Amino acid sequence: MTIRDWAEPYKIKMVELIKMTSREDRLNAIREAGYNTFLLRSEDVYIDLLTDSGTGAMSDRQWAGLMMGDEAYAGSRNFYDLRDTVEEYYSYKYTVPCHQGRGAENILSQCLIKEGDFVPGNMYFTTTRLHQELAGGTFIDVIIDEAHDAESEHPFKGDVDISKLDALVDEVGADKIPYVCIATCVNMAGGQPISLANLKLVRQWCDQHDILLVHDMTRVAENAHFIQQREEGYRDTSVKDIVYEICALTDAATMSAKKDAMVNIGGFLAMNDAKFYEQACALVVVYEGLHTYGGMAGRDMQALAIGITESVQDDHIHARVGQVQYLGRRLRESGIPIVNPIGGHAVFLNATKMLPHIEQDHFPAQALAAALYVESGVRSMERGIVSAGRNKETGENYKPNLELVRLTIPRRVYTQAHMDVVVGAVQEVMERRDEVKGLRFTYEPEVLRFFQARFEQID
Ligand code: PM9
Repeated sequence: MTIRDWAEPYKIKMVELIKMTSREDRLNAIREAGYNTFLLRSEDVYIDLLTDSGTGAMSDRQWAGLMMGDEAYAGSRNFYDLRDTVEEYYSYKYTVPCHQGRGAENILSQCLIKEGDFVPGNMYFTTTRLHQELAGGTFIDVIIDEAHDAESEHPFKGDVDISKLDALVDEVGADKIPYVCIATCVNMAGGQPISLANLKLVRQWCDQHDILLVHDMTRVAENAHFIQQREEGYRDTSVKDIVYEICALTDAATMSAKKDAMVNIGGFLAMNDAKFYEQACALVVVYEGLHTYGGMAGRDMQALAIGITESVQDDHIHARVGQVQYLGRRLRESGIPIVNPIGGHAVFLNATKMLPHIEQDHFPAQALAAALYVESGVRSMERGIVSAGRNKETGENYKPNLELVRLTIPRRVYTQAHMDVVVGAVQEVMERRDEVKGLRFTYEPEVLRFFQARFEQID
């Protein structure tokens, strides 16, 4: 792919100034933050690749949409626009707005999971698994083995291993499985897509066992792009049509609209079943807000409806994923070990390989993220043993095969020159990697510990 191949289909109308800091400033900042990049102040960050969540740049049309906010408590016209857009682009008949993805996960889990249930999924996601557990369920990983191997070049590492689903039914029975949860562009696997061929098999399996199929559609457009590029028979199908086809294979969805749909806040739960909708409406009023705004202002629902239409444009998604691929390829060419294939929203550094002198119990990915910040002001996120947390029954640390640092690219925000700076920064850390030290907890929160944990260096 040449550089012009993925050139941005937009021009910049407004900019936000960012601050350069000295190495000494950054050393102080990371110590104060307990070596946790979540605890840094954003004004101390130069290039912020912590997350692609809520950090995208809205278009002029989305900003115009904000001015069309109908802030009526009930029946806002923006809700109807959002509901109709969700049905037109994503196929789901009913929409329950929520403040963000985890709000939708809470309502979904409370509606469908009973104590002692099992929820299979194509790799865990932090907030998703926690809501399943809080509702009394246990998450079961049914993703193909290749997804746990950073080196595997499998083009669809998000695929489900149907034999793992069969084994679960044999063990616990179909009546203990309320639904199968399928994420598109699986975040924790490195932003890896599921193929339509595999999704169709999962659909058949669910029909055979009379089990619902729920879709974490947070990055569905990026997944659709990979299907268009890699799956036989889809080369001439638009991303918009592929997105629709994916969604139409599933019964319900949770959406963190802060990613694909490029709003700073928002999400929804969507479904086709009227009874499930009624149940979700009864709960949304308890946890989020009235069923016609959930956790969102009218103006935000309007910006979201517009963001959905922009997110599935071929030009947009080609440039978005193209920028991520550019960064990944440049890192790979300079000998940095990353997760292959390069994902849709982020490049994942393989901390196990970059810092072989730090054992997993001393949090190599956490240490690497801190070192990268000190070196360059680039903020990234740990996606390894800290994020994985502890088993709720045994209290033992989960020890994921993937010990990664995520360089997550916000949508429509940074330039190619910024990507080049990031490559240089990672190279510098690589050159001085022997100086990076392992960490231990000084504070470990009970749940979702990666957000607020604090560490100290082990000398
Ligand atoms: N993902 C991310 O940075 C933001 C917070 S967790 C570090 O990747 C999926 C696949 C997500 C996701 C959030 C959520 C939750 C659900 N599913 O953050 O609550 O990637 O809107 O969505 C984050 P909310």
